[in-house]
Amino acid sequence: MSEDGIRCLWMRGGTSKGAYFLAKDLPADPAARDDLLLRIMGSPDPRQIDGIGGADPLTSKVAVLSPSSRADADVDYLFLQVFVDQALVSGAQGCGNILAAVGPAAIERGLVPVAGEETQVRIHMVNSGEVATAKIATPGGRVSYRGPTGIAGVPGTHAAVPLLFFGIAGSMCGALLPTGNSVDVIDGAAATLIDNGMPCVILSATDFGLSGMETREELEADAALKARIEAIRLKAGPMMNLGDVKDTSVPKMTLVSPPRAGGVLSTRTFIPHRVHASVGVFAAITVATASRLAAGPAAAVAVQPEDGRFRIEHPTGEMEVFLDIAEDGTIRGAGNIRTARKLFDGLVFPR
Ligand code: NQM
Repeated sequence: MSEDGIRCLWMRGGTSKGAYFLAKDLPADPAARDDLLLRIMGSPDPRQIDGIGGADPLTSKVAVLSPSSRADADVDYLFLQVFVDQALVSGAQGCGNILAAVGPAAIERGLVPVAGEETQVRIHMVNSGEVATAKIATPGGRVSYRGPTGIAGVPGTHAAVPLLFFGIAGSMCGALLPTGNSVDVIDGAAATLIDNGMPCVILSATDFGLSGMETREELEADAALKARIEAIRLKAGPMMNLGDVKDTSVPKMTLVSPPRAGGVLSTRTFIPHRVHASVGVFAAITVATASRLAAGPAAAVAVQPEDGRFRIEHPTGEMEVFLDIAEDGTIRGAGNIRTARKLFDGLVFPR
């Protein structure tokens, strides 16, 4: 039980929610830091009743911010997934939703100065070693969270946070297609093992007897399905250069089916044990990238857009990601618009 509170910003980034800390306010030793974060979030406990986590992987997330260690970035951002019902904290993935509130948090904490009506923040994503650029509305010298932009999965409208990425292929796997193949077969299912910002295994919903329109709750209630998908994930991990993934939150397992609402395709993503209420930013970029391959479950069902704007359908709507595609078909960069909001600024008291 700690009597002294730890400075903490509680923010919504995109369709996720998390605790944003300055690295200097946390133990430098990763094991001590992770132990503290578990106690702050209230893990392990399916209800996280004795902590601030929201009993859902999407609301049990942490961003650790520090002055940038690199000349080409303004702030360092380490993402940590705090498992809800296991005593695990993993940095084996980044998070594009939590990323959306990193710029605002860095400005709020004085790590990045305001630079006019709009402040560009270059964010070194420590998990992958890549740099993202975010544009933050800063009228009158402070962050504004108010604005006209709505995103699926979040009620109301807020200030847009445009995000741009370059060179994110192989972020955690070392290569866009870590096995060198567009399609591998695991446990009889055709799978694309791919990482354009997020390690993902793309599978066809029909191979699991599904339409791809099932709700989050329906999929989570299907124990046999979850066991089959987890067995494939554990085999895919080493094939993707991720090693033993038993205790990590990657790869994500994405079931694809044809689009139903005019998008490129429809998704249901296991992240990896619960089902995402929408879809992750990097996961959407990765599945959009998979849709452009010559073969594979995504390519088989995708309807390609003509303008580089890929609308990825998910359980609560769609996420639009922009792909910058070179003439030879290489994907140079990607973009997405998120929103973010400061929810609470104060001291958190770990158990
Ligand atoms: O893919 C959840 C989220 C994410 C990841 C998850 C994400 C991304 O918050 O960029 O943001 O996949 O665990 O949506």
